[in-house]
Amino acid sequence: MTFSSSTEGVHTIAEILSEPQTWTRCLSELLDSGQLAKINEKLNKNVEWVFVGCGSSFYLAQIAASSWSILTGIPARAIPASEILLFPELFPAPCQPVFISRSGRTSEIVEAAQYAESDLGIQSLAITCGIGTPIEEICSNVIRLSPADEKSTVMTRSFTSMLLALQALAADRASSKSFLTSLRALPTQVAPRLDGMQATVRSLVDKRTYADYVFLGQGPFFGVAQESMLKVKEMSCSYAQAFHTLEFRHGPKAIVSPETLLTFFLSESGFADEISVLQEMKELGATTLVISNSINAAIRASADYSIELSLDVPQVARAAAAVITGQFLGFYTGMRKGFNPDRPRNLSRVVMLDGRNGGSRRAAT
Ligand code: F1P
Repeated sequence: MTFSSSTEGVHTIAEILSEPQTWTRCLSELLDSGQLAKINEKLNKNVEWVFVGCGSSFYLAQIAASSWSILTGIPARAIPASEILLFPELFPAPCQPVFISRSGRTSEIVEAAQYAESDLGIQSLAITCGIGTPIEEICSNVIRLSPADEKSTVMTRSFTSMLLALQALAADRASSKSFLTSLRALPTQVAPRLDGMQATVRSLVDKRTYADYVFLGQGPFFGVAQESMLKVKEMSCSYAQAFHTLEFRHGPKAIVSPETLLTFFLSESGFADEISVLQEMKELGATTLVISNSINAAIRASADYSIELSLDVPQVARAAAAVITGQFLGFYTGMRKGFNPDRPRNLSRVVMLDGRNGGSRRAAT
C-alpha cells in the first residue's frame, strides 16, 4: 500500500492505537473517584433516559441507549440534538437527558441542553472531553474525560472512551459489579488484538476499494455500524450506508454486487439470524467482512475477511472494540485514496452555527 506522504494521518492513527491505554486512564479515574454513584443518586431513576448527540456523538448515543436498556431494564432512546430544537414534541418531559459532546461546544447540543435545563427545568448530565466548555456550564451534572480528547477532526478514542464511561454509569445504576470488572479488564484484552485487526483491514484495503461500504449490526451494534459508516465517509469520502442486519433484506440488498463491501458486526443475541443474512448476501455476490467475538465454520464459509475479537466480556462491552475496526477501515481506505485523515474534506472539529437563535421553543400546532 502506498501512502501519499508519511506525515499524513499521524494524529488519527496514533489516537486510534492509543484507545486501550486511554480507556484505562478514563475508567480508573471514573471508577476510583466514586463519581458514578454520586451522579446516579442525583439523576432521575424511573423515567425514560434520552441520550443526545450530533454526528458521531449521536451514533455514540445510539449505542449508549441500547446499552442502558440492556443493562438497567430502564427504557432509553437516542435522538439527534437537532430534533429537539426543531420538534420539541419529540423530547417530552419527564425524561432523563444525557448530552454527549466531545467538544462541549456544538451549537445544537448546547441549545438542546439549555432548553432541557432552563425551559423544562430538567437536571441533565453532560459527558465531554472538553474543559471550560458551554455544555459544562449549562448541565447540572458533568463527566469530563479530558485524556480522551483528540487533535484530529474525526472522533476515535473520544468516542469509545465516552461510550465506556456511559456503560460504566449504567452498570453502576444496575449494581452490576461483574460488568464493571469486565470494563476494567477490556483494555488489557483489546490491546494485543489491535495488530491483528489492523493487519486484516490493511490486507483488505490493499487489494482494492469498493463502490459502496455497507455496515450491518443489531442492538448496540447498530450504532457501531452507523459510526463505522461515518468513519469511512469522513476519512475516505466513500459512499457508505448502515442498516440493522435483518433490515438489509427488506429492500436495501438490491444494491449487493462484488462492488459492495458488506461489514457484519455479529452480536451474540442475533448470531444465528445474522449469519443467515451473511450467507444470503455472499450468495448474491457481495464481498464480506465479519467482526465477531467467535468465528465458526459457517462464518468462515461466507466471510472473505474476518476479525475474531475473542474477548472475555459481555457482548455490550464489546461494542467499543468493534468500533475500532470501522475506524481502521475508514483510516486506511482514506490513505489509499490519497486523503489525509487528519484533515478530512469539508469537515471542522466542531460545528458552530452562526446566529443560531437560542430562546425557548414552543411546539408547533
Ligand atoms: C462531534 C462532531 C463529529 C463530527 C465532526 C464534527 O461533535 O459533530 O461527530 O465527526 O468531528 O464534530 P461534538 O461531539 O464535539 O459535539
